[in-house]
Amino acid sequence: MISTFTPPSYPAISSSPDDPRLASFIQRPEELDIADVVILGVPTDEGIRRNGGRPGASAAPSAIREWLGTLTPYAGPQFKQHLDTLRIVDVGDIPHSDLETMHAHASEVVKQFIAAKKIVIALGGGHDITYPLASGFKQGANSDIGIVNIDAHLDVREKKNGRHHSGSSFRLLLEEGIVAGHQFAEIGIQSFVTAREHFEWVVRQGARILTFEDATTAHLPHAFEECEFAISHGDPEFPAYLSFDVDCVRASDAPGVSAPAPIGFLAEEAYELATAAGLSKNVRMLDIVEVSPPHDIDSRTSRLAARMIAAFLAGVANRNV
Ligand SMILES: [Mn+2]
Repeated sequence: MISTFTPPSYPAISSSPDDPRLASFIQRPEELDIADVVILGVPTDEGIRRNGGRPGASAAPSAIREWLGTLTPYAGPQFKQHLDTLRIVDVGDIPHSDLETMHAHASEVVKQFIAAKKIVIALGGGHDITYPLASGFKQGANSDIGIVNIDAHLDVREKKNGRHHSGSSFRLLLEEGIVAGHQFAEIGIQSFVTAREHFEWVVRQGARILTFEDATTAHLPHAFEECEFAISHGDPEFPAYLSFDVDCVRASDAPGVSAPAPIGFLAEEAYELATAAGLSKNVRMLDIVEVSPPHDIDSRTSRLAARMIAAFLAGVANRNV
């Protein structure tokens, strides 16, 4: 695999044998060939700027790694396997460039990782990255794919001035047939920040929408499993992509996002969803987008993203147990 990345930086933690931390387990790009899981940063907020949002998400990959590195690999007594049973490699970040170049680069490396049977975790960046990443995912999987988007917003806006932006990923993925409508689901969609036209457009594509109101009356991990089962038709080999826009979490729990919302999922629910996604044999890729460290309070949102990654990894480690 040939590519150049900006190296990842993890905190210098004194990791003693009786209290190890993830910073000492996450391996560097040289170990890529033996990796089960690959972490990749896509530090850009140009797509958010194009969509009229608050920039800041380009700082997210570094901020999330800072907290991820301090966590322990122990997933708790409810699990048999822990994070030290996975070979996790962080390749670093897509180097800074214009947005289209970064997108093309990210798409190509995701294609390679997925073709090589790695599980991929991408750290955004704005939600525009899901369009190139899911395109690369489909090419690497070389089959139909399913996508679940957990988000307060549908993100099916048209391009602006002919350019893709953070609100148009799923419009492009559906219009270009990268994902079929019946293999696409959106969970957590909020009223009053969604246009009726857009909602009805998604429904017309044959996609499933579980609104925030629907989701609050359901057990969320079950709701996720149902959506995921529906798009994969229960086929354990079917490759599914989970996109997680952290703005689906209420602002009191996740203030550091581009578009904060007064209502939304609880931090605990986001964490449970990440565990469920990790346990699903279909989910081969997770992106976590729209974390915006300049708007965060006491790193609440970066810390939540780090815990979600750990929860996802715990699920992955216990898939076949
Ligand atoms: Mn979004």
